[in-house]
Amino acid sequence: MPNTTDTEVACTLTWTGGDDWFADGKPKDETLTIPAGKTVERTYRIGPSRQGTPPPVLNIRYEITAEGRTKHIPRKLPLRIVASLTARRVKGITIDGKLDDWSDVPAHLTNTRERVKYKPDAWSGPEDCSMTTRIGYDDKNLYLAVDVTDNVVVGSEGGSQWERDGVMIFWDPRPPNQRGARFTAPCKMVRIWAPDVTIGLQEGTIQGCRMVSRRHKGGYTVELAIPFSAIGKDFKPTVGGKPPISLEVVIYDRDKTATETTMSCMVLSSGTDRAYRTTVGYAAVTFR
Ligand SMILES: [Ca+2]
Ligand SMILES: [Ca+2]
Repeated sequence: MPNTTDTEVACTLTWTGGDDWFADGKPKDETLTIPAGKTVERTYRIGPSRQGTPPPVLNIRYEITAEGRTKHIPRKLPLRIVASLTARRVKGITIDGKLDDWSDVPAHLTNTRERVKYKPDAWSGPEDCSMTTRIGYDDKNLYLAVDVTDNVVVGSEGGSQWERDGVMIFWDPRPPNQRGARFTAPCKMVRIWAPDVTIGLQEGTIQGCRMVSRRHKGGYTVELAIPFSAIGKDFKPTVGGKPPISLEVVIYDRDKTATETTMSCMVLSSGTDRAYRTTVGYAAVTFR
């Protein structure tokens, strides 16, 4: 915390919520004095937590006295968290919208209101919209299987594409030290709209990508294979290395065909539904 003013600043630090995130228990409340022009640092040890645990918030209350007047300035800094997924080496995946060939790959479940980042009031529970995500790879492709639970699937009867249920998958292949916050080349995305029965990938999207989406009772599945060459120039998974790819899955959920019904968005990882603008908060994928 740098004090860029020419007067001493006092501040009180209070963490609220999310006790489970701290390896050594939640930090005690603390009041600091930061001399003019100086910086004070604090380090907090935070570990992985259970899925769906809301992140803790650091509340900072600054107190500045100048010209005989004291001002209090409150700030809230929520801890930014991302989902952590493991991509497993797979054999014999058939892109057919059936997920019986994924039984060896653990599913990452997303099913809480905290993950609904657009119109959470329109979300009525896991049967309304939730998903599992699985990621695999072999020597040539990255594979994804998304199983969407949705008790009212709106397909082509909903009208134009944006009036249907659907999934968008975004990825950022840049090494962490070259990553900016903006979604821009070489980042890419594919969109898959809820099928009537079974549909393939729409034209004009990612070259070489194969995809099948299939309805089932209570929802639909999306299964796709993305060639490494389409993920990014020179992309190659590094087993056990730093996450060489980060990605986001966004579910767009409508429950009626009429255009006035509310659409809500559930996200795998980010604190925002705007994965098309920012890559901050994408899930970290580690290859195993
Ligand atoms: Ca399959
Ligand atoms: Ca729906």
